[in-house]
Amino acid sequence: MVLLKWLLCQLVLFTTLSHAFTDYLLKKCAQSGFCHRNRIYSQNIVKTHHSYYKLDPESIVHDPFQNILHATIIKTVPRLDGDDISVQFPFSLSFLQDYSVRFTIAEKERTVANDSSFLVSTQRYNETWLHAFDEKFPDKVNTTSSFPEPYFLGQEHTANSLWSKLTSFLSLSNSTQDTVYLQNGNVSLEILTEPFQLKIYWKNTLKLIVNEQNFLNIEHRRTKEENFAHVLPEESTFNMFKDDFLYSKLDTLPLGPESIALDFSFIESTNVYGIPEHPTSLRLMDTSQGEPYRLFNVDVFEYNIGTTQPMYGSIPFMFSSSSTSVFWVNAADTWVDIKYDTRKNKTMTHWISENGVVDVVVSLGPDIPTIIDTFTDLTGRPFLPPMSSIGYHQCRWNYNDEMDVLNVDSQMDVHRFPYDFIWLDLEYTNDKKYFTWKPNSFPNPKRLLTKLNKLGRNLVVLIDPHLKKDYEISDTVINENVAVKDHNGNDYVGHCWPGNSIWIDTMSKYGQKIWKSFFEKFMDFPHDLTNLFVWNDMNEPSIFDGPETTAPKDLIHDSHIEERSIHNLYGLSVHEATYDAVKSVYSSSDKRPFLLTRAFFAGSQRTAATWTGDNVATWEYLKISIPMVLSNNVAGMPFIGADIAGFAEDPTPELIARWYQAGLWYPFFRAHAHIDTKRREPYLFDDPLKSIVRDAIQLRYFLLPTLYTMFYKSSTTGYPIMNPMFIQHPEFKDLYDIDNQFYWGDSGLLVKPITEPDQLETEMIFPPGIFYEFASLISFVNDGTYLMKKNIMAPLDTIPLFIEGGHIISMKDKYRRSSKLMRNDPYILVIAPDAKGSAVGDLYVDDGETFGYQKGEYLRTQFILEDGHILKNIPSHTPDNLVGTEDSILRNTNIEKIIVAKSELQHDIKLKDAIMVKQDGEERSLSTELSYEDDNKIIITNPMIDITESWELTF
Ligand code: NBV
Repeated sequence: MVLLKWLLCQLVLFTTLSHAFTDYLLKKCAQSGFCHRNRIYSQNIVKTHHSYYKLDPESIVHDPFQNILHATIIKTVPRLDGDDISVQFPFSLSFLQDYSVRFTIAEKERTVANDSSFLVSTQRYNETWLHAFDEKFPDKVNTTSSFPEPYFLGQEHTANSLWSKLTSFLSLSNSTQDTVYLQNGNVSLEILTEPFQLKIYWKNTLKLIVNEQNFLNIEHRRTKEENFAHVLPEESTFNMFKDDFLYSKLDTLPLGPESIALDFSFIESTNVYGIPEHPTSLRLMDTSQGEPYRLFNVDVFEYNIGTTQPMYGSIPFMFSSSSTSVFWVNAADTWVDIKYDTRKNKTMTHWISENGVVDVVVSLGPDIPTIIDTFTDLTGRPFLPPMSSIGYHQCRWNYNDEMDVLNVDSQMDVHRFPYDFIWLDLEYTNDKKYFTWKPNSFPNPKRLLTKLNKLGRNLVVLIDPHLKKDYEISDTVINENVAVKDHNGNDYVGHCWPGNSIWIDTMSKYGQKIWKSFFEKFMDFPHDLTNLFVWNDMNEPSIFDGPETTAPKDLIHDSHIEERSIHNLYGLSVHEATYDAVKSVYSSSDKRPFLLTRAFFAGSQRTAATWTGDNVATWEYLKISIPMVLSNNVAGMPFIGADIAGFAEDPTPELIARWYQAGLWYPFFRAHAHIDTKRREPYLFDDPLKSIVRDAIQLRYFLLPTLYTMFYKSSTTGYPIMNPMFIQHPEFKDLYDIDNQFYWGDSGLLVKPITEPDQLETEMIFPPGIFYEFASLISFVNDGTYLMKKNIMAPLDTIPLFIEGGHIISMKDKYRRSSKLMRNDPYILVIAPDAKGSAVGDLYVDDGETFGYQKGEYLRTQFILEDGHILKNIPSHTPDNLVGTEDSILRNTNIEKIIVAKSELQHDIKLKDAIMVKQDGEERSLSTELSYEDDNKIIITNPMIDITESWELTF
């Protein structure tokens, strides 16, 4: 039976010829017990307007040491015999940072009959925050997890400040005691007690109402026998103690109904974003007539575009265009309904999770970058990747053997395609046993790594959390008791690539330690060989014979935690354990690991990059990749890309060309292909395709200084790298749903990739300002105050690409075989002045490899153009004695060329007879002989200045 099911899943998952995921494998809301029950509840509550939840004003206390307000929310279940059931839910509220409020609603411990017979903890799981929040969150360091934790980051811990506000208000409102006011800087809130509601304000403007619609619903603990008395009149009892869905009928649901649900109304906005990962538009869709967005990490080969189906990763973070966000700190199966109300200018959202506690961080701020900054301050900044990993990655399932890899490697050089990483998929292993190499194909990995290392190139190998039964590694996992367990407490065995497999339990500390020991052995190469990196695939986890392509929800982690409670966290735990292992293996060289994960959760950005999974080589998948990459970028996880030029099936030459032209803007730039597709390494193409692809890859390399600077900015503020237009220009409402053109960070580069066949021109939208066509620097001016639409020519070899006036881009322009070989190359500045002749550009440089930057070994500088003809360099941080030596992090810091674009507004910019440089109090003139000028630009060659020193150049 099990085998039959497995064969069926295999058939369904991997042999379907239509480009569609067989979505009947996944539940619809109506088939999911808790989702359906909560939708029904909300529909009925809308009619009865009843609320069963109130906050008991008498219960409010303030803990002056922890600076938390505690209270009790009471749910009253009416009973016909008059003996109502009253259930208590401890409530807590605290201000975090300067912009956030965190509140939690747990359930008062309640034991029911036979509790002791459960293998899983009968208490609600309340530690998702421990995994999602950054380690600098004070209580992750200071306490042994009492819940909830206080957090006053960046503020003095003035124990009584909150209390004094609270008491003064309470004395004012004693008459009714139905509202409590609190304030912390610009954030203030009202707690309404009956029915329970929170109103949250930014600078006294209402931004968010919690429980406005009374959808708060916590299915409190009860036994099946007593259930009938515990159900509210508006509630459905659908699948409370069983699961009818064809593929998850075996779920034992040991604790019965446990769901939590709550509504949030975003005021003054009808645009919400976030909650990746879904193959839909950037601006989230209204789901009132369809399926809610689902957050549940699953393997969805050839996912269905335009649907709200769950995907490989989940980040339960949503924000509105009115700069307000909700972070729903819960890693269980979660559904989110969205309803836009344009008449009332608000967005109503309904969040439903299968179990756990309500743990919510609401953030407010002056603008959206602040919201993302706050979110990544809390959940951790995106890691600063090694420079090489933001170059080009050549991947395929599979490069067959060492010869194959080295042939690809040298052919890339012969045909002048720069690249930095080559990847080994599944088949490099000996019989799909991770931590082994197929003996005849990869007899000498050290030799392979050494050869790749010569040009600064890296190798990535795939290591998944499923481990084939009966070999050294899985035996160790079993013997050390760190395999994920089934609901009876036995090692869980399921089917995956290797056949019968077990899963490493990285939710357990000891499991992480054992996992690390495998890497120590596997990566035991000489210390100078630090160019092997890892890719965690299938870590949702993907299980062929599991329900909904994943793990049964009643599996057990770390001896007591149900899979149901942490499902969306498991992938994060796998890739974090992998990251820590690789980091420790490379500790003597201080190398920063690069790591790719398929499953992710809030916090994954701290250690991993990701990609959009198994797409198909069709135009629709190219098109959807852009909003998908944008969505992750605004949800704190910018290092993402899509498989170029589509994983499954064979792309047409035109699609390949357009996909590379789009893909070069993905923060993660990787070509990948399914094992059944034709080989498509770029040197195999005929011209003109070959040169088009080469141009795209080379352009990426030329722009690496700018891109790396954006990664740096992102690693300090969470700022998006592929950046929606509305973030740069929030003043234009019409940009709120634009997701087919975007900026590159704050560099001023504006791109609209072509994503349709036979399209030789496209309409782009431009805000007011000057825009310079990137290749020619020919400009046009939008001198109005509105957005302007303009047709842009886009023959097959052209990417619609502009620099917005006001920006300075740093580049290099020599073809090199890898990013490491570009380190000795000088810089080129491209200056795009605005109407006033001003422009600014940042540059960040470090060794691109190690953690040295954390000790100050980096350069930060800013180029500023004033009055159209004065260019200044203002370094704000230079590393000590690291310039110019063999080991220096900045091998060549010269500026070789300065290109100043000229718009029709800058007629007076003419190259002067003398170009003057002021530096160290001295002034010298430069020869103008090597300079050049035409209608669109001035080029100053060899100005003999460098990026590390202050200077002023007048031209
Ligand atoms: O390891 C094989 C593939 C991999 O190439 C792909 O990128 C992953 O998303 N993997 C999935 C397993 C099965 C794919 C059908």
